[in-house]
Amino acid sequence: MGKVALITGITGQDGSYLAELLMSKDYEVHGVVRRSSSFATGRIDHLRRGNESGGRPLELHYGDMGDATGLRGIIEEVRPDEVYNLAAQSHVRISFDQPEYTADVVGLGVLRLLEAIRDHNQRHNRAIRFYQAGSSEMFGKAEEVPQRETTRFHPRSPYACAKAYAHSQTVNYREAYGLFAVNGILFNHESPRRGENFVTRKITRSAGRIKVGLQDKLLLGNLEAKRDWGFAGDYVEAMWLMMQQDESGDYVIATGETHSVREFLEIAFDRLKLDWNKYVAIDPRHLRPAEVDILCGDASKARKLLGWKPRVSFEQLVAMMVDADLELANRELRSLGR
Ligand code: NAP
Ligand code: G4F
Repeated sequence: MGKVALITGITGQDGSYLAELLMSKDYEVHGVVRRSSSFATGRIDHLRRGNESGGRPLELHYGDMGDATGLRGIIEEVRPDEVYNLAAQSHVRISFDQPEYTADVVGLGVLRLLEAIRDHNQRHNRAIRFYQAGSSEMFGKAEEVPQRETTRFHPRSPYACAKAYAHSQTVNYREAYGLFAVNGILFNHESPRRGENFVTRKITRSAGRIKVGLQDKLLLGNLEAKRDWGFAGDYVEAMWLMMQQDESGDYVIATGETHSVREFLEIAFDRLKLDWNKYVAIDPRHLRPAEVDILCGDASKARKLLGWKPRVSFEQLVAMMVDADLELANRELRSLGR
């Protein structure tokens, strides 16, 4: 019998890659989706028909990180072996506009899930394992470069503060109740499925649209910030590996390379033979009240204990995203009959 996994945030970038990975490993995969007036399942619709080897199709359950009763009900019904908590209001700048909501979903949401799992394990004598989607944003104004598991957190946004709370609760449930509870401290990871208001995708989507004549301007914020960008498909493998160890722990997942937003922009536009200077303008609305200047991770613990390392390089990642978005822009053009 394959294992049963429950993924919150399954409609997001990482949720879709993780569901694909687990289904390819013969897991029975369940996902939590929140009710919306329009469908948000575009990234996972292909999985609802089952996998190529005839495995069980993905099953979806309505739920919300703000609703403890609903989450408990889903845990009782699904009886998962592994829970991957990927749900979040995951946009850092927007967390400054919605600090309380972000703290509720990103911070308290984790507590709701941990309590539901602790209670279920106790009542049914089970040992559900828990993965928490931690973030390099927790390092914030970091005291050292590169950042590793032992680097002190200095969160710089409501989002990062909420993730730091979630991280501590995950450690607390491991130590207090012996729960197999893992914190993945993941640095930025991107893909053609990245949300369109994160900087990498915003750049590649705009570059594609500019190339085919559908757009003539790209408004951005701070071009000097540096991030350690990897490929989301590589990072979900690390999540799974963390959950297969004998003991639970915390792991940094990163490439160890850092690049500025300006560098990303240059390489992306160059690929389409465009001069970004002609199209980009700075819009203060995209600046943040507090910025994280540089993130660069040291994933040696994951390399040593999990045998994990990234496969896709920075240049390959930019190329993959630009090519996918050029294709998308061409489809958009055709749909307009041009
Ligand atoms: P994403 O694309 O923004 O996906 C977030 C997911 O959470 C979506 O499925 C979203 O549902 C769901 N969600 C939001 N609010 C919810 C709520 N109240 N109740 C239930 N579900 C809710 O994020 P991602 O890039 O895949 O990231 C996955 C996780 O890793 C997040 O926790 C993020 O904070 C964390 N993380 C991401 C990165 C990165 O670089 N991508 C790095 C470190 C950590 P809708 O589709 O309905 O909006
Ligand atoms: O793409 P971003 O919005 O990602 P950010 O803030 O680093 O957060 C992402 O990675 C975290 C892991 O470190 C995750 F936890 C989090 O959920 C999310 O996935 O911004 C990257 C950089 C920032 O310094 C930002 O100020 O790009 C800069 N930037 C410049 N112009 C912009 C823009 N960011 C956005 N979103 N939009 C702009 O126009």
